[in-house]
Amino acid sequence: MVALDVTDENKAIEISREVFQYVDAIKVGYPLVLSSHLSIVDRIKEITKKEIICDFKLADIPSTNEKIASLTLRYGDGIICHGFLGEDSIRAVQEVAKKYGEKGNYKKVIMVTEMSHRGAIQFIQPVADELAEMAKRLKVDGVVAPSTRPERLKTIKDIVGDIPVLSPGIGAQGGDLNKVLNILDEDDYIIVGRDIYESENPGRRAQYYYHILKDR
Ligand code: 3DU
Repeated sequence: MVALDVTDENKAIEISREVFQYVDAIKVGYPLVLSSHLSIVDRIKEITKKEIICDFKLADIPSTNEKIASLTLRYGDGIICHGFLGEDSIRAVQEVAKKYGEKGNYKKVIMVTEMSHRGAIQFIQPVADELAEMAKRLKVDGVVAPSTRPERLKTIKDIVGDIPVLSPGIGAQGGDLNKVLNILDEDDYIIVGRDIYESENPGRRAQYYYHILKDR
């Protein structure tokens, strides 16, 4: 999954065209959407025909989460939420996704457990296992867990079982793909941003990851 955190709409489209054949999904977040519009998701989808996940890390009370999710899922195939707000905040997003599902549009609700940066050790790591247990209980469609700490990735993966894991931290954040390859299954994703979109040739860089994952 490529993280398209560029702040120029044209650049985002250009990179999408270069990398789409090597990725399973595209993640957009605030950098791109705030510098353009949420409808950029439609444009990228039209070009790539790939799953687009909106990484808005929802972290609010249920009624606000619900509003944000309703607007976001008009465009994206999935949305990423924080888990530490508690069960009701996640359920509110799942309710929105369910309504879209009833109309035939499956939408994924993905929950952050532990983040990949150093600061995550301070507050979120101590409760991350509990967050993973909650994610499993709520049957979310995916959880985010760090490639920068393979042992934590493994623990969280063991807790969530068959829920797919999305793992950021490879490349620019120092995570080593070789150290997580034997932890991740076929349904899991690695998330790579800067190492692809800041490279001289994003297409070739995405292809590099594609081959490693495909040939393992
Ligand atoms: O470090 P990169 O440039 O490869 O980008 C990683 C992406 O994943 C980026 O969009 C960031 O916001 C997101 N992310 C994390 O890096 C860590 C998390 O725990 C969750 C999401």
